[in-house]
Amino acid sequence: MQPPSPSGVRSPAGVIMAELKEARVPDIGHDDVPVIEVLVKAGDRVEKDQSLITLESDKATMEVPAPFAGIVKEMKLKVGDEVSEGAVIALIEAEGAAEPAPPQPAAPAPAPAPAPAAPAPVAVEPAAAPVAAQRVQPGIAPEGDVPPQVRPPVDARIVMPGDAPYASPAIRAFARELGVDIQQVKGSGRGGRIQRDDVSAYIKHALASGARPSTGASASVGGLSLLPWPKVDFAKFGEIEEKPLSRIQKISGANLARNWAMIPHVTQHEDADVTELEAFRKQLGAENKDLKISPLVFQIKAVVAALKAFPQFNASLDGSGEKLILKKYFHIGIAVDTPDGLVVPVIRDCDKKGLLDLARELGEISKKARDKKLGPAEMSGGCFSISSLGGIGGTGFTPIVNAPEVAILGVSKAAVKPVWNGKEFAPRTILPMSLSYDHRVIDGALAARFASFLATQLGDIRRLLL
Ligand code: CAO
Repeated sequence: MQPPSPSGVRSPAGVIMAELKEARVPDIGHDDVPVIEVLVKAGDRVEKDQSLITLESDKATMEVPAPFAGIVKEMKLKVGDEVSEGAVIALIEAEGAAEPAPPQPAAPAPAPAPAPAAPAPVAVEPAAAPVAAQRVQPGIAPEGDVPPQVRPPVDARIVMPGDAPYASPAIRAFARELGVDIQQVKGSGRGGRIQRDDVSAYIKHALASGARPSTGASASVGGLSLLPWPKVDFAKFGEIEEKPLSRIQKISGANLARNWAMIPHVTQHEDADVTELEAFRKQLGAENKDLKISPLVFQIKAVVAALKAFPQFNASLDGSGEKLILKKYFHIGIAVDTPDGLVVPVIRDCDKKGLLDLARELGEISKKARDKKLGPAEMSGGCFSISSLGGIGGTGFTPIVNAPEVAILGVSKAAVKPVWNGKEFAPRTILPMSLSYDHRVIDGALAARFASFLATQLGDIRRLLL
């Protein structure tokens, strides 16, 4: 804390020698309030009412404005100082005509002296009343607890001139924490003041509008600023070889990155007992030797039944993020691994197709995908995707939702496991499934019901064939 500054200095004739004035802390209703931000520095030109420092008591955050315009000659405070009324904030060389000096306390005039290198402070002026900002702290009524003298009716734009949006340091810290550029946020408070809700609303809107990620040095996804990608000279550490990404990898990579960053994913895991289904599939395969009957066709049928039972899964968020578009058709995307990368062709109207039709079509689109013959129309219009790694292995994974769909089923490798049937352990073929969903649209309980419904369908072949 600083002692009050001495009175102004006058010439023997009582004429102001220089325009250097002190800006001081006005009555802030508290003592020893910490300085949490110093907003200007020596050499800066400040406008009248431009914020000089920010103080933060346990009740409020306050910006203390300059009492006059001028050039800051010296900042007397730094972050961490604790101040009370009267503490000198800065020495400012006031602009324009000399303002009349404020009443001076009676003090003997100093003896004439050689001109100092820097003009001596001659006037003392308390800063205008500080502007209280909403302090983000649960359980504290931000304005009600703030002493009246720190809540002047000031238009935020006056306090923070220019285009800079006004937000308290707590709100700016909140925005920074979430990677939000505060310049992009529109304030809804008095005088355009940005509030916590404005930052939250901005994020919600950015997420819902599906802004595309930039691939520049500093990527920006839906307004969230990310660190630049690390640049490493790998050759410094050993032998390397460069291999360009395929076109498909570039396209699918950008989509996956956006979906992963913008969709709040949760993955629900569930096992299905497919013992009977597998027996039936083998029988069907034996009867249709020209056709490969993949476990996937049963999974497609089970998914269609689940989408009918849980329409929220057969949906997309619209661009505004404020409504859900429910689809009455059942087009299922199938992730296909190709030498050039992942593609997701779509089998249309799966509700109207039998197992053999689906088996035939799955064979055709997988071949087309691997032969690079899929057209864009064959990869659009999907309602829900299935990504099967069951032919390869694994016991579970977390697939990425294929936006604008709201869920995806990951299928891992079925294995024979001992299952207690009430009397003994019996060998059963268990299929592990991983259902990832967009938590903005689907609640955990609904996802658990969907996954359990799928398991029931796959576990009871009669239901599946209904
Ligand atoms: N559990 C156990 N075995 C399974 C299985 C499962 N869940 N799913 C398939 N299999 C079996 C098949 O029956 C087949 O057995 P046979 O050789 O005895 O006929 C074998 O595994 C190989 O199947 P497959 O995966 O080649 O064929 P499919 O028709 O089941 O799947 C397709 C087709 C296109 C989905 C698959 O070829 C493919 O590309 N899968 C990878 C998808 C992918 O990459 N997903 C990840 C996306 S995220 O990066």
